[in-house]
Amino acid sequence: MNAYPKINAPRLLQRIADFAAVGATPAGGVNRQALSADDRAARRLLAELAVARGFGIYQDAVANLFIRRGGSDPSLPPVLIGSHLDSQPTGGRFDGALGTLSAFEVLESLEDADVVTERSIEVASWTNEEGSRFSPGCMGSMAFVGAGDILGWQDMHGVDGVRFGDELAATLNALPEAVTRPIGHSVSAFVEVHIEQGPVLERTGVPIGIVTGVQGTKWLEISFTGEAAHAGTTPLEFRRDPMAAAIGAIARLQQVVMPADPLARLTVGRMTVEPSSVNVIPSKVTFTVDIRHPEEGMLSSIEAQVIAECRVSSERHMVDVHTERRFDLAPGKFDKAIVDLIDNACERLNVSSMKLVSGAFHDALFIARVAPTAMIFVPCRDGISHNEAEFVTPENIETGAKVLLETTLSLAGG
Ligand code: HGY
Ligand code: MN
Ligand code: MN
Ligand code: MN
Repeated sequence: MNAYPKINAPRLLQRIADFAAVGATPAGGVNRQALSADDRAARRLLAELAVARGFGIYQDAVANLFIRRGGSDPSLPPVLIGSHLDSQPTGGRFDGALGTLSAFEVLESLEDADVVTERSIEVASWTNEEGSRFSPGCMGSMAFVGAGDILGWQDMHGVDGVRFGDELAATLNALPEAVTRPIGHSVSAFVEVHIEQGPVLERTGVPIGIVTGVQGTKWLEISFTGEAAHAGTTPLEFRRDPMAAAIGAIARLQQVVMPADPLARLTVGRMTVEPSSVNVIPSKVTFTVDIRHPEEGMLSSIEAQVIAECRVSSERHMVDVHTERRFDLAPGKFDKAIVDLIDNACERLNVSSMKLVSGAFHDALFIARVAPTAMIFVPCRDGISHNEAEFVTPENIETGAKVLLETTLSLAGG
């Protein structure tokens, strides 16, 4: 090893700005939804940067993208670092991209210093972490650990009506230079850098969060079906109004179910109304419920309460109700050995840190099923994320990448 590798902060900041221009929104965020043309453009940009540095490029059947820097013993399973490049429709420029680009910066800083690691190191960019266009979230990492259904997903249509299989094929074909590899190759460990997406680190004034686990998530899609009728001529007692049923049920979730448990998080984020005309009582109302809780038992019991509330409201309003579960991710813990490695890296770097559990789900929670895994959080301003105003200071960006580099070196040996 020549000089000790060093994160090139200006280069990393520039990369983040360059990727923020891909799918940029007027309000300063990004709209780079999974398997969209903008997602493909970001993947292409990363691939071009990789080619320029002589790194290997691989993708698997669900378009997980891997950038590989070879180690002295290529037979050893690589150390995996990275995150995702897809975003929410009005996402921030750091959610996912920060972890992916910090990981790429680790490869570049090792290359700059001619460091030879024993294990190869790969940067992963997981497909469809967000799940906002195609449900569920974390499709790439889920499939990587054998919990996905790539065939079953092909004929699914996104919220924009586009078929998943067509977008997946277009994405795979958009990177002809990527070597196709079987899904789920063996890796020795996975470390993901991500913004906290909450206020704890900033409020505590600590620059690094060492993530010990992730709370659980369930997504339900609930439809009430009634009878379309004239808004002016239909008296209350004749109405079979699914909007009234939805409002009643959602009010109970917000006023009774969620307040009953301070750790419960219920969010109704998307609603569609048919036929959606100002003077027609709707025929059908569909909405999503995102349920989070750190305890699996509570997560299931809250799901049951949501379903029960919807059934009661459907009976009250004489409409039908249909519930579908679209995502089911149990709470999980990360590997203590990796948590300790990150802790030791922070100590060597003289960076203060604190342990915390993630309120957001992450690809790391799936990868933890097949390899020792943990995460590094950096603070984001006011804890805001899934919002175009998402912001991370250059200092915190640099610190997160430094801790990732130090942790990766201890995992890769050499
Ligand atoms: O929704 C989540 O928790 C993740 O940020 N996509
Ligand atoms: Mn994310
Ligand atoms: Mn996100
Ligand atoms: Mn994530």
